[in-house]
Amino acid sequence: MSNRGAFIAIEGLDRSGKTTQVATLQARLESEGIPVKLFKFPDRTTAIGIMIDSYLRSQSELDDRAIHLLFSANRWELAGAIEQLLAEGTTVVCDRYAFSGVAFSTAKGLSFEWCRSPEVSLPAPDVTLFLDISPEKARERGGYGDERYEKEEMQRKVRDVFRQISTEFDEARWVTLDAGRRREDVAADVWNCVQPFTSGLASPLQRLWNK
Ligand code: DGP
Repeated sequence: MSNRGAFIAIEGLDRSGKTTQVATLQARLESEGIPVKLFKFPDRTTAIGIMIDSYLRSQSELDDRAIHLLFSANRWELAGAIEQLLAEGTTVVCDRYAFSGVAFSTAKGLSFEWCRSPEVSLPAPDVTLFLDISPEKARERGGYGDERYEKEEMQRKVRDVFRQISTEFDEARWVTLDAGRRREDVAADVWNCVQPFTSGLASPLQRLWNK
């Protein structure tokens, strides 16, 4: 039986260069002839995603728990498509995933355990790359955007929760990269982490919250 595709999640703080790194990784995989599909969470194109988009732009208000569940539902509504692609041998790259859900909502003051609950049983990434950047370095790169959460104090808290999450996974499944460096150097590290997965995996897909 042929290998399934690898499931790669890229997480990162705002201003970490995550979008550029995801695009670079996708291009590299394609140039190597590896079938790849990119998902970006939140996916603002679905009915649920439109509600999330409106909330992030501060065009609507929602209870903290209600928006948390919408973010999670947005992942669940696409989980089946992700599983299907992986089973067909396609590598799936996610720009943000369940860990952002836990990090941002916990940073707002909700309990870590409560935030994690709706993410349990989602397909687990085979590896998560966390693009870490200090708030000082992020500031040097120019201001944050206008969306909700794009504030330095919030980013500090989010970073702390990401650090907490990282301690729950072994080094093979969670890799923290210093994203404050030159983008070429970060891209080289991203590739080094992803390259071993490019021939796919024979092992079954795991479920969150699997260490
Ligand atoms: P992005 O499109 O990558 O800039 O992400 C949009 C914003 O939403 C960003 O500030 C991070 C935040 N975010 C992403 N996923 C989640 C989530 O699941 N829950 C919460 N509360 N925030 C999230």
